[in-house]
Amino acid sequence: MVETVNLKRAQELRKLINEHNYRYYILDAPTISDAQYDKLFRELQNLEANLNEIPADSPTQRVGVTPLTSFQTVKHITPMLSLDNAFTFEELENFERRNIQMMGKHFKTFSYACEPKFDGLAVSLLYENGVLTRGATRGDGSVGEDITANLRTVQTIPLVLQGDFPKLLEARGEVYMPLNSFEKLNMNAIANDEKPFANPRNAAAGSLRQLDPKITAKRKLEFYCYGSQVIEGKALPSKHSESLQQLKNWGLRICPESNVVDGIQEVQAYYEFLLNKRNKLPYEIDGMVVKIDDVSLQEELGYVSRAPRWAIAYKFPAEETETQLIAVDFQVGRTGTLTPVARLKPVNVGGVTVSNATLHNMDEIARKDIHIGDYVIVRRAGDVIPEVVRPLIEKRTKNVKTIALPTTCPICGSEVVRIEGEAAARCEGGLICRAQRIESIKHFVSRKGMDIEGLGEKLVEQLVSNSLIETVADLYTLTKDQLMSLDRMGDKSANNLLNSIEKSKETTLAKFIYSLGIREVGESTALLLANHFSFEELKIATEEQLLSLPDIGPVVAGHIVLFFKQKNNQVIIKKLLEEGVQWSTHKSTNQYQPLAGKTYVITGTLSRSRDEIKAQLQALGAKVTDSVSAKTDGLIVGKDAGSKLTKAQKLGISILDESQLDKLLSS
Ligand code: 5U1
Repeated sequence: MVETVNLKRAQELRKLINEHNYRYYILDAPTISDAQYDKLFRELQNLEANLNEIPADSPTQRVGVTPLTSFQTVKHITPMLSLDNAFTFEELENFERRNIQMMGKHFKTFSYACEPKFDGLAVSLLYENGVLTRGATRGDGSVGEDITANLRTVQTIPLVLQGDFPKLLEARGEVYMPLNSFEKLNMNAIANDEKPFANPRNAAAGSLRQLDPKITAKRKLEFYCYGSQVIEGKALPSKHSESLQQLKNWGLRICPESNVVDGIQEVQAYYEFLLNKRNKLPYEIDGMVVKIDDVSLQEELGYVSRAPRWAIAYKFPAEETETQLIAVDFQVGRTGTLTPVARLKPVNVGGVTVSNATLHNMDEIARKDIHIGDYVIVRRAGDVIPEVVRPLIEKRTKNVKTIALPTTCPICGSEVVRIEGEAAARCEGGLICRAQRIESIKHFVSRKGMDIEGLGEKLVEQLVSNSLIETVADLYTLTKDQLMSLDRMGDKSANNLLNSIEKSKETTLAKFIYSLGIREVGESTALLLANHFSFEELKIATEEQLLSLPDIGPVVAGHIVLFFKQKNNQVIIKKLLEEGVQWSTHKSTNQYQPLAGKTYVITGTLSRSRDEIKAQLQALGAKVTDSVSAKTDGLIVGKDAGSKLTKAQKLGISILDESQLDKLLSS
C-alpha cells in the first residue's frame, strides 16, 4: 500500500520536475524558486531510494555511474549535413543569385531564417515515443559516435519530450560551453597545474569525449536545437521558423536570437546586429546561419554533396584586440622545430583571455616586423591558436628589442640550425633533447597513435622528469611500484594505466607507423604506407620504392629512409616489438573513402604543409589538383589566398578554411 502511494508520488514528482525544467531551461520563465525546485528534487531522490525500479528517463537519472570503455559507432537515420561558407557580402549575394536563378526567371526573393552559428559541436538526438534513446556526434555525416550517456548530462537536453510529439524524431543542434563555464574550467585547470583549453569549442569537444559521464556532467555544457526530421509521425510545419517553434513546444531549447527576414539586404542588417551583439552573448558564435525559410523551396533547391543549396554559414571576421608583447619564448616540438611563442599582457579577445599567441617562425617575425615591447594586434578565430597579426608601429618606443633566434636549444643546449629554404629552425639534439623526447612520447601515446588511455601530457612529463622513461619503449617495462612513486598516483590509477599500456600492444600497422613520429608522416601517410608495405618491407624501403606511391614526394621519402637508418630508432623499434607490440599482418586496404570522386585545390598559407594536407585528402579518396575549374568540389584556403580564391568564388565553388578542412578530414 505504502509502496503504491510512493510509486504514484514519484511519478507525479517526475512529471512536475520535467515541467519545471521546461519552464526554466526552455521557456526561460521559471515559476518556482531554486529552493522549491531543490526540495521537489530531493523528495523524488528519497522516494526512488526505496523503489525497486527507477525509469531511465527520470530527471534524477541524468548522470550514469559506469564509465564506458569506448564509444560505439551509430548510423544517423537522416544524414547530418554540413554548410558552405560566405565570408563577404558579395559571397552572400552569389548564394542568393544562384538560388534565384535555379528557381526561374520570375522568382523574386526569399524569406530567410537567420540563426547564430554556435561555436560548439553538432549532435543528433533521437527521441523514440518522446524519450531520448540515443545521442550521437556528427562523425562523417552518416555515421557518428554514440555519446548518449554524456548528452544525457546536459541539463538543457530534455530526457523526455512533452505535448503531442511524433513517434520518432531526430533532432539536430549544437552543444557548446558557455563562456563563464569555460573561464571557470580553465581557472581550475591552471590551479591544478593542468593545461587549459584553447577555446570553448575545444573544451566542449573534450567534455563530450569523456568516457566517464560524471566528468561531462561537471562541465556545464548547454544545447540549442536548430532543426529536426520527423521520421514517423505528423510532418513538421512548412516553414523552418515554424518548425523551430514546434520543437520548442515539444521541449527542445531554441535560440531566442533566431529571426526571419526578407531578402539579402535584411540578412545583412541582421548580420550587423548580431555582430554587434556577439560579445554580449554568454556563448561563442562565429557567424550566422542563413536558411531559406520555406521548406518546399528548400526541397526544390536540394543539395550539393553534403551541403544544402538552401543554407549558408555567413562567417564573422576573426576577433582582434590590442595588447603588448612582453617576451618571446621558443617552444621545441617533437621533431625539434623551434616555434616562437609570444607572451602577451593578458587580454580579453571576444570573451576569452589570451596571454600566449603563436608567431609561427622567424621569417614571419621579420615579415611582420615584430619586436619585444611592441603593442600588437592579436587575433583569435574559431579553433585556431591565437596569433600576433601585426605591431602598431605608431605606438613603438625606442625601448623595443629585436627578437633573436637562440643559437642553442633552450631545453638541451644543442645547436640550433636553419636549413636553407625552410622557414623552421631546428634543435639538433634529437632524442637527447628532453623537449623532443617528451613531445615524441606524447605523440606515441596519443589517440591516433598507440592510444594509451589515461596517459595524458602531464603524466608523460612526470615520467620523463622522474627518469622513469627515456624513450617510448620504456613505457612497456614500467612497473606498478615505479608508477606509485609518482605524485598523486594511487593504487587504482597505477593499475588502470598498466592495463591501458598492456592493451595498447595490440594495434594496427598504420597506427604503429604514425606513432613512431617520422617527420611529415601523419595519419593518412601512415595509412598509405601500411596499405603498401609490411613493416619489414618499410624498414628497408628505398626512396625510389617510396616515391612509387602516388602521394609520397622526395621530402617525405627522405624522412622515412633516414628514420629507419638511425641506430637509436632501430633500437627503440626492436625493444617495442620484443615487449609485445603487434598488429595483424595482412595488409589492410583503406576502403573507407568518403571523398572518392571529389576534387580539391589547396591555396594560401596554412599551418601545415600542402603535401601533408594533400596526403590526408587522398587517403580519404579525394583527388587534389593545382588549378580551380568547374570540376573542383572545394577550395582549401589559407592566408593570403589570391586568384584561385577569386576564381572559385566566381564559379560558386565551396570554400573551406583550415578548421572546416579539419572537420572534413576528421569526419
Ligand atoms: N544555427 C545553425 N547551425 N547550423 C549548423 N543552424 C544550422 N544548420 C545546419 C548546420 C550544419 O545545417 C542545416 C542547414 C541542415
